[in-house]
Amino acid sequence: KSICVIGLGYIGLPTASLLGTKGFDVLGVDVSEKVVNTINEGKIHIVEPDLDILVKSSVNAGNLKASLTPRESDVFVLAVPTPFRDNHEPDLHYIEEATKAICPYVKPGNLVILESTSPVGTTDTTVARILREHGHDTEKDVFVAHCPERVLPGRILVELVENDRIVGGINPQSTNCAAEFYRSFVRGEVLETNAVTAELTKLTENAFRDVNIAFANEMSLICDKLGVNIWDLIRLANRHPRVNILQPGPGVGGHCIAVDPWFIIASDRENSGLLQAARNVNDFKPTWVIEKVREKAAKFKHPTIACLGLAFKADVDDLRESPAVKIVNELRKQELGDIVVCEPNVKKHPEYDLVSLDEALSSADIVLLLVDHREFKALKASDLNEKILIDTRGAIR
Ligand code: SAJ
Repeated sequence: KSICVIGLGYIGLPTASLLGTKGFDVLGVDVSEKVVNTINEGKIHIVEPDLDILVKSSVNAGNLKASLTPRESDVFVLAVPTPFRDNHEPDLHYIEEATKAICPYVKPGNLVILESTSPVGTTDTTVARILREHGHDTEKDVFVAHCPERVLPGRILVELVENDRIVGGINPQSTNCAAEFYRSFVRGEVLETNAVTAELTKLTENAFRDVNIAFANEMSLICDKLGVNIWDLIRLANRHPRVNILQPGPGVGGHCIAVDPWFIIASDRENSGLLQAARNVNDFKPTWVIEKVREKAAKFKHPTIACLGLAFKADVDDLRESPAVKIVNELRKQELGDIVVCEPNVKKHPEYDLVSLDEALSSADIVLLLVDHREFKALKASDLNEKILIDTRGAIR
């Protein structure tokens, strides 16, 4: 079978290279010439364990090539970004451009799959619509389905094969065709539904997580006021056999959990009060942390504030949409003290000169832990004596 994967990012490239090693004939398509050339040299442009090995072996075996333009294929997989505009309206132009790009190559009997996280209805009203506008019969002989990914960055290659997958077609024949395709390389269960249900399932998974994190964050504010240790509270409450409270943090980062609920809210603003409230709680947390720092800084004439971590979550090098970056930027702007920053997973940063953990701690009056990287969890309370610690992750016991 020949496959054409449009979009070679965090999802497209692992999917394309995995299919390449499974013996499919894969063409990966991207708009960036740099990405295309990097992959054709058997190298990669994103950080993900073992992905470089998979790309090298599928390129060397001749099963994976990269190009700026699509070609005729049995299966087309769209894995392009679905960003959000500031007014919280989804931006579907990448999906529209990708669909238009494949139209000249789609033939009767082909399968088109949208993997990008999308607002409810996108598979039919955007992808299938554009195919129909270009003369393809999506009721009779071109199959269109949505199959969202749920892989965890850092574990993508394992989860791409092991996770259960939800497959939803715009009609039953599309669902069947897509399910058969995924069953040829997924070891998890392939669960069949329709396209809108598959789209909303993905959004629901992440919205569920956002609401639960908001619950933890709200409890952390209440505990601070009541003088209760939030980390003990959650540890004790979770001993209940059916309670599983997630962890508070300095806010919610990344381009998934903080974004996907807005897709649901955009489709039903009237009924999504809880989802909006959760977004507001999580997006307020950085402000609350800065207030905490201001309170402690007031005790000093000109304190040195050591900020530990910039990434959006533990043990990754991804700073996109990171609450830690928001907080550090604001602390610098408010000139609450001398800011030193330690981020072990990033070599250089355009705005901050990063220092080692020892350097950060030695000069600090206030230590602000923003990310629970494994290096910081190794710290003991005795490493921080006489310093004021604000631990937004409960990383240091
Ligand atoms: N966070 C907390 N407290 C927690 C868990 C997370 O504050 O208890 C914060 C993290 O620090 C981070 C943000 O939330 O800033 C998101 O963290 P995450 O662990 O959810 O990581 P993501 O966004 O990389 O992955 C999520 C996963 N979705 C779910 O767990 C339901 C992943 O499976 C999805 O594939 C991914 O979103 C995605 O691409 O949608």
